Amino acid sequence: MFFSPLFLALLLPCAQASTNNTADLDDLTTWWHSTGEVNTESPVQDGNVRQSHLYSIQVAPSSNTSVFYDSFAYEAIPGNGMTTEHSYGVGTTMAWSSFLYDSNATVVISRNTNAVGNYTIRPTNLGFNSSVSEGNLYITVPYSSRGYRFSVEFDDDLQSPTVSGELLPNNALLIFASPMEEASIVPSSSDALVVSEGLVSGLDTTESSTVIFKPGVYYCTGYDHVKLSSSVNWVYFAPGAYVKGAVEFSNTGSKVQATGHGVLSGEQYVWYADPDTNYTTGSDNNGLRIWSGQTGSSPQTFNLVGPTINAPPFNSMDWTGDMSLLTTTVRDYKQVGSFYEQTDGLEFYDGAQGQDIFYHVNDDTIKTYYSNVNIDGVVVWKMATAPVVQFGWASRALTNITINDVSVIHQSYSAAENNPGLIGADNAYTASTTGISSNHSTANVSNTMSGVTWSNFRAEGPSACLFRISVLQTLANLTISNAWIEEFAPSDLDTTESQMPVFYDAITGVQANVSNFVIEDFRVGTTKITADNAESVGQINVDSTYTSAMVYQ
Ligand SMILES: *[C@@H]1O[C@H](CO)[C@@H](O)[C@H](O)[C@H]1NC(C)=O
Ligand SMILES: *[C@@H]1O[C@H](CO)[C@@H](O)[C@H](O)[C@H]1NC(C)=O
Ligand SMILES: *[C@@H]1O[C@H](CO)[C@@H](O)[C@H](O)[C@H]1NC(C)=O
Ligand SMILES: *[C@@H]1O[C@H](CO)[C@@H](O)[C@H](O)[C@H]1NC(C)=O
Ligand SMILES: *[C@@H]1O[C@H](CO)[C@@H](O)[C@H](O)[C@H]1NC(C)=O
Ligand SMILES: *[C@@H]1O[C@H](CO)[C@@H](O)[C@H](O)[C@H]1NC(C)=O
Ligand SMILES: *[C@@H]1O[C@H](CO)[C@@H](O)[C@H](O)[C@H]1NC(C)=O
Ligand SMILES: *[C@@H]1O[C@H](CO)[C@@H](O)[C@H](O)[C@H]1NC(C)=O
Ligand SMILES: *[C@@H]1O[C@H](CO)[C@@H](O)[C@H](O)[C@H]1NC(C)=O
Ligand SMILES: *[C@@H]1O[C@H](CO)[C@@H](O)[C@H](O)[C@H]1NC(C)=O
Ligand SMILES: CC(=O)N[C@H]1CO[C@H](CO)[C@@H](O)[C@@H]1O
Repeated sequence: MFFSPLFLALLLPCAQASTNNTADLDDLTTWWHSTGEVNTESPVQDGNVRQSHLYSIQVAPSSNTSVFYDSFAYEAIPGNGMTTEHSYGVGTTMAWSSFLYDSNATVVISRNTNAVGNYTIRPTNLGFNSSVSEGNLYITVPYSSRGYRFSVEFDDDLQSPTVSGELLPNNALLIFASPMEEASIVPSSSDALVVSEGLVSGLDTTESSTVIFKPGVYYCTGYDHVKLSSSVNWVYFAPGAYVKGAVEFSNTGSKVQATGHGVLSGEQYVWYADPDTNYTTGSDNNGLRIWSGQTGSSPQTFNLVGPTINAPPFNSMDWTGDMSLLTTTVRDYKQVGSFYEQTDGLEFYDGAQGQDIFYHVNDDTIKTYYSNVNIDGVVVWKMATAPVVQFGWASRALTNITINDVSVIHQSYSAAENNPGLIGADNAYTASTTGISSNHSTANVSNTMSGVTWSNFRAEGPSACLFRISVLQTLANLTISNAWIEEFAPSDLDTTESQMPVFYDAITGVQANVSNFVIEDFRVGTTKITADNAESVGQINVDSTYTSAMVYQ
């Protein structure tokens, strides 16, 4: 909580900021929705956008704070107020505000009800300057071409600690600062279908290659989604577009993309909405994905840059067809309002690149089921289910995977059955009903996973274990480098011990082996973990068969 008299002197004259005054400057873009609806109880009108009932956000270039510009504060509520079933966090809300910038920006947060009091900006290592003046919180967000994604949490808004000791806000507030949109992510309007505001229709028959959602509100209802015709390979969500729907590509060309800083919200769907049964709750893994598509007979890249997705009804992404033909490139991507169960993160297919991602998520988060994947810069607000990094469920041959710079700002695991942990491989799908299941004859030792590095992982607050791995294939040359767990959650929950039990081949019974599993610069609090304290302080307890494979440095 830095307090600079000079800083305040610059800000004080402008505490009375104007409303609905958005920025369209060279170095700052903000937006607003004229149909904001404050409503914490039920679905908002089709043409409305749920607006924070608590927070007002304004932004100015730090170099000139004579005028602060409004930045719409969105809000999500569990189950969209339609249901409390399959929803976590009932009674809480999650607000967010986004802007584009090209120089240092000063964000002002006003609370409708309370004084600012004490607060925390997460990830806590961002080191932003902030100060309080006349009941408002001012945060300076330095310019970065990679933007910032952070949470602002007020002490007097925290719930009583969860069983894991976690202090969660009742009314979350996320701020997403993104670089200005470069030309490569903004399609030209020629040969584009510019969608009319309101009920979305006709996108399944267009012959355009590009679909543009300009600023405004669009909706599909809970009984339809955005089915793009086979000509469409690019959908653009302008900053200020709010689209209630989910996007399905049918184009099988070399590249399909979704770009722009608008919002794609699944809020109108029930949990596990199955398009095959008129979007009622389904089964058999057929829930509606926010992003879906299909491969044809040649390689395809799904390029995703800029959007925020809200309230996914199920896994957020899956393609059908031959997955070896698909790869994913993702930048500056945000997922919020994931209160439903089974709201996974994205799929990173072979060759995928992911960068600068925020996940509020309630299932498998950073999924690495494919090789040659590089992910860098992820902030994770983890709900109760599944590890942050997941590479299990089936035996896989994997190599050349790097996941760097992951900050877990919250996690709410309460039992071993949650499959807790920062890095995890669940047992084979058929055997995985309860945590790291008792059937350990589920490996295929013909597969090898090697050349994998997880670096610069941070877990703030009470945390589950560093890893819990089902050895479903031969493991070699794995490295966890520079990991920090602030403190462990209570050990009686059975979430904190890192485990790697011995596994055997499902057919031959041959033992699955592990070699050269390096753990370097792992700290719990301020204590560095070595071979000597790995079990006592690091809570690492691998099967004795694998002890000799562990290298602490
Ligand atoms: C600061 O911004 C205001 C509003 O756009 C403008 O009128 C003023 O000229 C700017 N001041 C400087 C020093 O650029
Ligand atoms: C803020 O935190 C400090 C240090 O913990 C405490 O002394 C102070 O009372 C708190 N202020 C409020 C408004 O809660
Ligand atoms: C915080 O403000 C001080 C004083 O204005 C400045 O020297 C410092 O560079 C700032 N640090 C950050 C991270 O913005
Ligand atoms: C932007 O903020 C950073 C970090 O606080 C600071 O080092 C830098 O000097 C600022 N840039 C400008 C142009 O003020
Ligand atoms: C789907 O269900 C909705 C709501 O009951 C209904 O209005 C609509 O006609 C149904 N659509 C189809 C294709 O059955
Ligand atoms: C490793 O994966 C990256 C993509 O993440 C790729 O660029 C690189 O070529 C791969 N290296 C090898 C040896 O295949
Ligand atoms: C085990 O993995 C090998 C190599 O990927 C594969 O050829 C074989 O079919 C797998 N066995 C089973 C039972 O799935
Ligand atoms: C593991 O690394 C060693 C040393 O670099 C190398 O010789 C070996 O082939 C690697 N193992 C696998 C399975 O990649
Ligand atoms: C464990 O899994 C293996 C492989 O799927 C299966 O053959 C075996 O019957 C299972 N054992 C038990 C006790 O369920
Ligand atoms: C794993 O090591 C054990 C003991 O050395 C050995 O019996 C087994 O064959 C090895 N498994 C594989 C798949 O090589
Ligand atoms: C057009 C519009 O959204 N106007 C709003 C501007 O902000 C004030 C105060 O928040 C609202 O009362 C207006 O409805």
